[in-house]
This record gives sequence, C-alpha cells and structure tokens, in this order.
Amino acid sequence: KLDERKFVKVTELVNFVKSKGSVWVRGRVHTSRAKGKQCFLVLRQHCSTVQCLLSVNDKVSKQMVKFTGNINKESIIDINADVVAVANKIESCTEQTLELSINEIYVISEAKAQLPLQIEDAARPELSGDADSLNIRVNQDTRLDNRILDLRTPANQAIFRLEAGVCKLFRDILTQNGFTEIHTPKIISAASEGGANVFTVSYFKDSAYLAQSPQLYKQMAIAADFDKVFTVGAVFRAEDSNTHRHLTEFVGLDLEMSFKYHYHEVLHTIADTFTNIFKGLRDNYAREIEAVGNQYRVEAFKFLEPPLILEFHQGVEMLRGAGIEMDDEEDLSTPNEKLLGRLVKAKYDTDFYILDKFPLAVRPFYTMPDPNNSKYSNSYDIFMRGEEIMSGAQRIHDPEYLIERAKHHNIDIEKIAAYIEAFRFGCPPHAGGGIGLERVVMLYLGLDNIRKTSMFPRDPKRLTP
Ligand code: ATP
Ligand code: AMO
Repeated sequence: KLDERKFVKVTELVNFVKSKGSVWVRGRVHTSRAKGKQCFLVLRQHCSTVQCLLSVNDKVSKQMVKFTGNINKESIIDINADVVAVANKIESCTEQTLELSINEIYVISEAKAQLPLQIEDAARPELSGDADSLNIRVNQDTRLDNRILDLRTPANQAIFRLEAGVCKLFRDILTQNGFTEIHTPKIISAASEGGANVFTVSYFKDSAYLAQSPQLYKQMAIAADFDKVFTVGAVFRAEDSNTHRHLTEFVGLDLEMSFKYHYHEVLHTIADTFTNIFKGLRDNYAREIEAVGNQYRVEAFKFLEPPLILEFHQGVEMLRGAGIEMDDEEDLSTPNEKLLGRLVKAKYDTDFYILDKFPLAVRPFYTMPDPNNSKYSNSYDIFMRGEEIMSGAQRIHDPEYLIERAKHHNIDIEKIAAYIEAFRFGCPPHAGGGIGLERVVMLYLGLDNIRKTSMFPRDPKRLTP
C-alpha cells in the first residue's frame, strides 16, 4: 500500500526523534553488512546518509537480517523505522547523531550485484597528486562510461546543481533587465561562424548544418525590434580538438542588445551580468561549492567589482614584459592566454577580466572594426582563470559593408542571403556575446576538465552514453 506511506527526507529525520510513531524513508543502499543477529545498513539520499539497524526480534527473523545484509549496493529500498538519537545534542542528521531502527524493509528497485565503479571510490578526495591517491582514483573514461553511477557522488550532484544555478541566474538577471528569451533554429543552411568546423546533416534531398552559434538569428531578432534578447541552447562544433576545454556539443548562453551611443553600453551590461552571477553563486550555492571542494582542490574564485577591462594591446604589452615575442595583431595562443591570466592575477588579484579591442584580422566577418583604428575591432573576449569563456563584439549593421567583410572571409554570400537581407530594412547598432556554460562552471570551480561539467559530454571520441 505505497500510497499510505508518508515519506520523510533524511535531512528532516531530526524532527521525528521524539515522535511516537515510525517513519517511512526511501533511499539507496550505500552499504549493508549483516553480522550475527544484526544488520548495519547505511541508507543514502542524494548526499545525505543515515545508519540503519535491523536486529532479530519477535517480528524480525534471522533470515530477514541475512537478506538485508545481502541487498546489492545502490538498490532502492523503502524502510519503516523508528528514529533513535545516538548523541545527546542533535542539530542535524548525521551518522553520528541519529540512527534508524528498522521495523520493515522492502526492495523497490534492485541494482546489479557487480557495479562497474564504487561510489565511495568515485567520491574519494583527489586533493593530492601522490601515487597512493592516484591509485584509488576512478579514471575519467570509467566514470563517463558509467556516468549514471558517477553522477551520484556528492561532488557531481553539486556541480550540476551549480550549473543549473548559472543558467537560472543568467536568465533571471537578463529578464529583470528587460531582455526577452528567444529560441533559435539549430538546423541551419549556412555556417554561422564561417570556417569548416560544422556538422553536416542530411535534410531530405538536401543537406544542412548544425548551428555553430545562434549568432545570425540573435542579430535578426534585433533587426526585428526585440532590442535585448538572450538564448540558452545547444551549440555544435565539429572541432577534432581533444583538449581539456573543447566539446563538440556545448551549451551556449548568448545575448544580443541594441545600444544608443557606444558598444560599451552592452559590454557593461555583460560585465554586470557576470558580477551578479558570481554574487548569486557565492550567496546561494555555498553548500555546492563546499561539496565540490571536498573532492577536488578548489581555490576560491576572485572577481573585482566592477570587473577589470583591459585593451588587447595592454595584454600584448604585459606578455612582452614577461618575455613573449608576438606581433600586435597576433591572436592569443592557449599558452599566452594562460600566461596573461597569471600576469593579470598577480597584478590585479582577479580571476576574471575582460580583454577589449581585439585585432580585426582574428575576428569573425560580422565584427565591427574600431572606427579609430581599423587594425583593431570593437570586440572582446572574457577570461576566467586565464581561459576564454566568452567572445563578443559590436556587429556590422550596414548590409553592403557586411557583404564586403563576408567576401573578405571567403563566405558564400548566397548562403547567408536571409541574414544580410535583415539589415536592409533598418537595424539599430547592436552588440552581444556568447558564453560557454560548461567552461564557466569548470573555471569557476577551478576544475581541470570540461567533461566534469558536462552531464553527458560529447567529444570527438565520445557519443555515448
Ligand atoms: P573560440 O572558438 O571562440 O576561439 P576556443 O577557446 O575554442 O574559442 P579556438 O579558436 O578554437 O578557441 O582555439 C583557441 C586556442 O585553443 C588556440 O590558441 C589553439 O591553440 C587551442 N586549441 C584549439 N584546438 C586545439 C587542440 N586540438 N589541441 C590543442 N590546442 C587547441
Ligand atoms: P565563440 O566561437 O568564441 O563565439 O564561442 C563562444 C564561447 O563558447 C565557448 N566555446 C566552447 N565551449 C566548449 N567547447 C567548444 N568546442 C567551444 N567553442 C566555443 C567558449 C567561447 O568563448 N558567435 C560568437 C559569439 C558572439 O559574438 O556573440 C561565438 O560563437 O566559452
């Protein structure tokens, strides 16, 4: 009679210590061990555990105790139990303060006897690089092959709750600032970012591409008078990059906004959005940050308010000061990006900064050149712990100039005709940017691999689970 059971959360058991009746609790078997006339079972709900005791008495047979000791780990069980205090002062439920004395136990869903990985192993702290600690670690492929089990660790539960928090904060903050959430097509006729890194899909008698970015459509929404828009959705990149920070499918947090006088109106909106996201994480996700820190070495993320904005040439000067030889218009290589992050941290004590005015030559075709110096552009990247998490720019809103720039980048004008056309009916000056969600979470927490912040990661070697 499942419908008659009133279930209690492990975290709420503390309220039932002195109650006369018993409680029902559903959870997983974390461990179970029968010894003589008693069985000690640890029940787990998400990240909370409670010790449960089953003893032979007039209602509980010896077979029952033996059966309970043999329930496979990770099986889902319902128990009816009395809540017993094992410590004098009880503020919350821990294995040291409360115990459940089992009256009845039912297996609701049994897990396989042989688990491909043990949750305790997957959850073990990885705080040192010594050989002993390396030996007990579950390797990344085993984790990802068995992601359902791996995701049950406290750190993983926390990572994905925090990731949901970043999306929620992004949505809430922009909505409060008058932005409209839009949804852009993911099956498109032309590469949005140019280049060859697009997935081609068959589309009836034709072929189409998976969107590399909502770029063209978020701009078209501006041309359609939506003024401030954002979108959260899948972005596809056919990059054969087996690095710690590239996925073939990631979640893009994109925004686009019209402005009155200067694209810095948009850049400051982006800067404020990040400040508020970081404050929201600090204030509302401290438990998650702590849970991740219990497993991985997490250094507190430092940010300035308002965020530091440097110009690209200042970054180049800092790198040259550190002995790097590079041209004025050369893009930042990954090592230089990281070095600059370290130099900025040492000088300004921040893990977050904005680099404005990138060289025009290294930016996509739709980027507005700097009116004061055509070698540079009104475009910016944002970095966390020395790695790029966002790219953005003011866009060209003059159709003829856009065609000229697209041709310069060898882009087939016919394929982006609908996009170009959008600017022939009047379009306000506008700017925006795209953020990689998994990178933000990885770098906020200081994790070493983007696969840790993608629930079911896609990379050149992984299409399942
Ligand atoms: P964006 O695509 O917005 O520029 P990104 O961070 O993915 O963002 P890329 O331009 O793809 O940037 O590459 C940036 C840096 O990443 C490059 O400097 C390049 O050295 C490095 N990179 C890209 N792919 C690989 C790879 N397969 N192996 C090592 N480094 C790579
Ligand atoms: P960009 O190509 O720089 O810009 O992408 C924006 C952000 O997306 C993230 N990102 C990735 N994350 C995981 N795996 C990848 N392979 C990957 N590639 C990119 C990064 C990056 O900063 N249309 C422009 C944005 C704009 O101007 O509005 C664009 O897509 O965090």
